[in-house]
Amino acid sequence: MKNTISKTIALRLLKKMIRIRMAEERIAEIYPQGEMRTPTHFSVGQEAVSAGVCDVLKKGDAVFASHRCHAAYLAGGGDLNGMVAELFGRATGVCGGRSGSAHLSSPGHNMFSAPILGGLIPVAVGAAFSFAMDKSKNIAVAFFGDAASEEGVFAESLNFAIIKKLPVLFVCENNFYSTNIHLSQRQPDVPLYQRVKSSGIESVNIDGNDAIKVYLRAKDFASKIRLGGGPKFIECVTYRHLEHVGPNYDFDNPYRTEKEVRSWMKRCPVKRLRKHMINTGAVTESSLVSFEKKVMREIDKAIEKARNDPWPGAKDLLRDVY
Ligand SMILES: Cc1ncc(C[n+]2csc(CCOP(=O)(O)OP(=O)(O)O)c2C)c(N)n1
Ligand SMILES: [Mg+2]
Repeated sequence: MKNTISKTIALRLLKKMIRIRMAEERIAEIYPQGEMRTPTHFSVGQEAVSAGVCDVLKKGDAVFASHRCHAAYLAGGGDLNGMVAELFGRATGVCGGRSGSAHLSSPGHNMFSAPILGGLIPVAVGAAFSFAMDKSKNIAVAFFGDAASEEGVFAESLNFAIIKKLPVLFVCENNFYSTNIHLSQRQPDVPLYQRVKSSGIESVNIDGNDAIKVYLRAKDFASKIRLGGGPKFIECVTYRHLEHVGPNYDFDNPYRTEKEVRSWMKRCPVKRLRKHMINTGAVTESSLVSFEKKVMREIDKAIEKARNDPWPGAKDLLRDVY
């Protein structure tokens, strides 16, 4: 496996993360105004996982994410206007204003999310099964949290994918918490990737706040999967900065300490790659500042547009209901 990437790819990863971070921070800032009525799980702090993995995907690949899905949606090519309008519940939202944040999906990009823990893991395996039956080179990616790995369906899906040697990449975003319950209270003291490894597939644990490491590992695994190598598993160790659901910090909630949160904020994936790129002379601070200004204009435009977009009509109420 390679252990370096070109400046071009590193810059692309950084720009993707900056865009995700800025979009979420702006949404979090205006969320208290009450215009977005959807419960919202922010990915702030976890961007490197989606940015790194989605960058290795090709046309036709499929992405399945969980309730914390904004990063995967944007990294997977989802349209920002469609996302913002969806959060505002407008007819122009990528799901017609019906999904809100936790079901954010862009079928045009083969990108789907849903908040039932582990619910889309078997769907990702099903998509991989169809790719295998069609003898295509596409792969499916299942993003899920550490708690979702506790759902029975994860074991069944993993087993089926292994037995059938399906083209699926399992990506666990281990942020240590299931809402407010720490991993140590919920799982045995054997890291998940080791338990998965005991099933005989390649399974690794990596620093999920290092976008370059995530990219390199995902690239290696995706290539092997495309060549018929069967499923692979990546456990990305990361951390969410904000509360479980909603736009605030939760320093006053005793399930974790402010000191712990701040220590992870120091390991912020975006700042880290930004600093590395500037220090190595790969990019200048001023060019990033102008990129950030451009992104802010794009985000503010999307918000303004969503505010003025139409609501879904009553006539559409039963559309797509089965
Ligand atoms: C089957 C199921 N049980 C419980 C819940 C309620 N719930 C929503 S998010 C969450 C915690 C999820 O933790 P994890 O999978 O680690 O993802 P994270 O929120 O940390 O990103 C729980 C218990 C749910 N959505 N689905
Ligand atoms: Mg978690």
